[in-house]
Amino acid sequence: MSTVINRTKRRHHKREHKRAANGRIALAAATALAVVGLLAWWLLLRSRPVHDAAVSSATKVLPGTPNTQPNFEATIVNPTSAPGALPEGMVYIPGGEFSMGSLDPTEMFCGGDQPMDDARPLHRVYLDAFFMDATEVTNEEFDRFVKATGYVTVAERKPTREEFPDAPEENLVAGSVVYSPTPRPVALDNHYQWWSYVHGANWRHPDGPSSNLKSREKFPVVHVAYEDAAAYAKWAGKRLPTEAEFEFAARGGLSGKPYAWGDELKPDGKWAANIYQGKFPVKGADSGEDGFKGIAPVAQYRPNGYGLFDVAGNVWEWTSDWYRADYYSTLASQGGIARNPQGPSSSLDPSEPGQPKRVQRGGSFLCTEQFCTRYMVGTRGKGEVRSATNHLGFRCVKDART
Ligand SMILES: [Ca+2]
Repeated sequence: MSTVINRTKRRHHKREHKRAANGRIALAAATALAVVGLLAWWLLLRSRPVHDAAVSSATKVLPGTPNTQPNFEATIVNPTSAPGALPEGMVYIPGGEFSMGSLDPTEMFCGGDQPMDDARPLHRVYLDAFFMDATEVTNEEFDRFVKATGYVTVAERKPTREEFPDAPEENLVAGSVVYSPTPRPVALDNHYQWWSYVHGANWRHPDGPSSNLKSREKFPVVHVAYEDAAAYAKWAGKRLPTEAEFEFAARGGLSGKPYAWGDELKPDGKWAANIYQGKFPVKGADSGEDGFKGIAPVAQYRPNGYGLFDVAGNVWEWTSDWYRADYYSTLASQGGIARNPQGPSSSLDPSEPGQPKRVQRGGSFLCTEQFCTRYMVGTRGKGEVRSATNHLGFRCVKDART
């Protein structure tokens, strides 16, 4: 019976997508006008790489990858417990062996319309135990780091002529990329329509220079480039997680589930993460049905099986792996079990080969069924290492020597 229901749901879901597609075609003319108006803006953005984890896989990086590989095998969790007291704010991840990656979400109910080819083949991975921050690093935690060290983030520094030799001088202004909802529905094929490089936007001013951190102490810090996150981690005596560590931890001991909490997007009819409901990316359309319009404080939803909060949704999180679309193919072709994989030795995103990118995980408050379902636990994001946005943060890990 449940199979029949799921098929019916799936057919209904696909009809919804078809209607959405028709709507997008009808909006093409309006979009063309908008694109003309946005040209100057685009020229600005072109001078600085844009974080694209939530959008870039509109490009299918490995077209044709078949979904005919082995299915998930059981997760085998190491039978160890934490060696001594837990570091403050961290949980113990025992490590073990698991199947890493994602099946084609387009075949799943609520899986969206992107096949996530870079998250296949599934392959077996073994990890040693480690500790992981229970939540994303918050503004008050990052503030302690900055006060102790005087650290200045990438977004707070004036871009240099060496970095952007072709950019007009007036564009070399410190800032970061901020989500800017559109006045009306747009085709979801050009993310420059809803991202804006805002002068003066940085972790202290997440929505632009007139915004601040008042009442946001427990919100995840955002507008952090990779080197900012790595600097914090070093100061804290920690490090950033590898991609495999993030996925193992996010799975919470479950085997091959599409979500960090299990099989359903909304278990018992309740939202389990801060994502986006409504017509993306239209101004005022985020209904906040999950409890939050936009970003949320950390730890507002139930933790996963390891006690980790927000491993899906809220903000994207940096991992230490370079991004390569073919990395899983490389590991799988080596056979056996990949032990503590550290990622490839360099980055290659076929859709933007000139930009060095690291893997990001978890999706954000802007991920939606319509567009980017990367809150699904085995899927992958990526971002240029010196770019930041107001939906990108991080958390840290630490080795657990037994
Ligand atoms: Ca939300």
